[in-house]
Amino acid sequence: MPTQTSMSNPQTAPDEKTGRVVAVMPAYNAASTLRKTLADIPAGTVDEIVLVDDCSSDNTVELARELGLTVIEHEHNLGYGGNQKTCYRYALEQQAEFIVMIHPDYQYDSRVIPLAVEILRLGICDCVLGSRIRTRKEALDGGMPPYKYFANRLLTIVENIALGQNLGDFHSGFRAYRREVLETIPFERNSDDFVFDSQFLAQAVRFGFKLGDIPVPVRYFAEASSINFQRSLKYGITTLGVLTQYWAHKLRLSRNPLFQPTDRV
Ligand SMILES: Nc1nc2c(ncn2[C@@H]2O[C@H](COP(=O)(O)OP(=O)(O)O)[C@@H](O)[C@H]2O)c(=O)[nH]1
Ligand SMILES: [Mg+2]
Repeated sequence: MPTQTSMSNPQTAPDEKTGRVVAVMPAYNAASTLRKTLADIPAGTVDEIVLVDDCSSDNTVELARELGLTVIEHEHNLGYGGNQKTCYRYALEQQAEFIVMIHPDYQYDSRVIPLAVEILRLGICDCVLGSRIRTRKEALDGGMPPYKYFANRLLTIVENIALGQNLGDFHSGFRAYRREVLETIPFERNSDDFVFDSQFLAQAVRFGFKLGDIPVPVRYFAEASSINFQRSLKYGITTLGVLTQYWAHKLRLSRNPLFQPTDRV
């Protein structure tokens, strides 16, 4: 007679996954890559996909509607951070329990969405980032411009030290969060520009959330990357500014609304 144990049988059917998953796509001229990005999302792993269009000049909006996505259009170009604010506001309104942000530029492998969500479900992390940088060779062979690679490495190392983390890529366009992260972080106070991303992660650390990452081999091609050297430089400098603000707040040298709870300024 088999011995009875309290362990569950790994061969039984998995429980129904609980918690609404909403994927958000901050889009800007994504018509040529949207279809491919969507095609790779495993069937049945997200409950809703919303695309927020930041006044694209191509037919991103028409295509997104045709593909059955929820579409929100900005009347004016608000910028990448402004776009994410709309994405997250909507996801919270829709009672999303897990929110996945993925660029619709086919740069990130959307097949990993359910894996990232599972890490959140298990409570291992509160934020999961897709790391494009597993090895230098892989990143460069994948087409990442060398200056972006080295700038990313340098900034990521500085951010890891400043924020006490060990992430592979602080500048990823693939991120998954538990609802509580978006409810807690005062992201509405963040910049509407690219530095939104750096502010968000510094806030996540400040508010005590657990950050982790999973490998997402990089795919670089013309449509997957539009940010030029000048904008990258501005992003790098403003990111260093965020780290300074984080420490100034932590050491109580200044009180920064970015790191204050939403009900306090
Ligand atoms: N909302 C918004 N997004 C933008 C703008 N310019 C670029 N983006 C988006 O910013 C994201 C990151 O830019 P990308 O060129 O892919 O950067 P890289 O892949 O890291 O080199 C992409 O999803 C772009 O669509 C803009 O003016 N507004
Ligand atoms: Mg890109």
